[in-house]
Amino acid sequence: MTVPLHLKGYDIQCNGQKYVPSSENFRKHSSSRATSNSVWSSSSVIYSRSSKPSFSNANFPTTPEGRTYHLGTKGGEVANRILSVGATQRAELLSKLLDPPPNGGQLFRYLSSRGFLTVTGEYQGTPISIVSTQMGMPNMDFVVRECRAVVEGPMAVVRLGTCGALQPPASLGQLIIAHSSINIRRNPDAWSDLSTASMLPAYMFTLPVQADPHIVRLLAEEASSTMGASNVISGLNATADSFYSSQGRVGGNFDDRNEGLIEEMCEKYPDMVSLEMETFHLLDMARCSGGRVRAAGMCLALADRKSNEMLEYARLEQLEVEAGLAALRALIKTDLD
Ligand code: R1P
Repeated sequence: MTVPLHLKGYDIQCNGQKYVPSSENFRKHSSSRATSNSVWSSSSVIYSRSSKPSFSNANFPTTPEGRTYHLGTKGGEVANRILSVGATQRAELLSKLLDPPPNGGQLFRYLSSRGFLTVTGEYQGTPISIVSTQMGMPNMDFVVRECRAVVEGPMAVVRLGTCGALQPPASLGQLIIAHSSINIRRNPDAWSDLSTASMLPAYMFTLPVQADPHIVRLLAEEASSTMGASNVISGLNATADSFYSSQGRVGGNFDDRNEGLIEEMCEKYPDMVSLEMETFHLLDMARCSGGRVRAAGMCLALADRKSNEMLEYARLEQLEVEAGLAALRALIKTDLD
């Protein structure tokens, strides 16, 4: 399926305009399919932190009005179905797939001082937030914990990212859905001066954590319909703590000891297909949420780690839209009751 791109060149407006969203109305509708356009009525929402806010509670800092420390959102501004994407530009692009707000209004937008952008609206009548998560596990941690703190009821989070295709059957341009993920970390102790350090492995691999099988199935169905089944695969993902060392990228500036890392991964995990930096933590957080967060992740293969090729950037935007549509459709079909 070809999805037309019709809303290019959108700029984030970050002008400090204050807006008070219809929070009560939103809360009422946020866990189920909305039946009317009332949620976003008259919502022209552009908000960013322009003054220095005060926070209380060092354990989980919030402003007096309940805004979280890093994402800056509060109750009523985040839907319980969340599409997490890395780049802010991707969040902007995919926000154009949301239903047009009624009465010529705009979607709710909050750009935090730390660069997290939250866009909330509806997709086919169901409230959805798109959150730009930036890069790496600590940022995914902020997103999951701070969204969880302001959302009522059960939550579903789908990550749509980019990744490296590790080995066949994964190849450039495919959408790779993670049925599970492991974490690969550089082990700093291996570089210690202690004599025993040379015995330690330079990289550590965790056990796998599973994605939500219901969401994985929905993602596979929806992505097959928007992108074609032959462009969608699923397999084991690896989330690394670096784009470079722990993903086996070699270079002369640092003593990374990672020359054989790609081969080691392929040998140890024949079904490992993708390498990126967030999915494991999302699934791990969901596992520890006591059933209050359901999660899955999928990534577009932007780099082929065997052939060393990169996807043409011009192709990426179309693929992001097709995969984004699949993610939104899967999210609204996810059973949260
Ligand atoms: C590295 O370039 C970034 O791209 C991938 C990695 O996981 C990392 O965040 O995902 P995103 O495209 O979602 O950012």
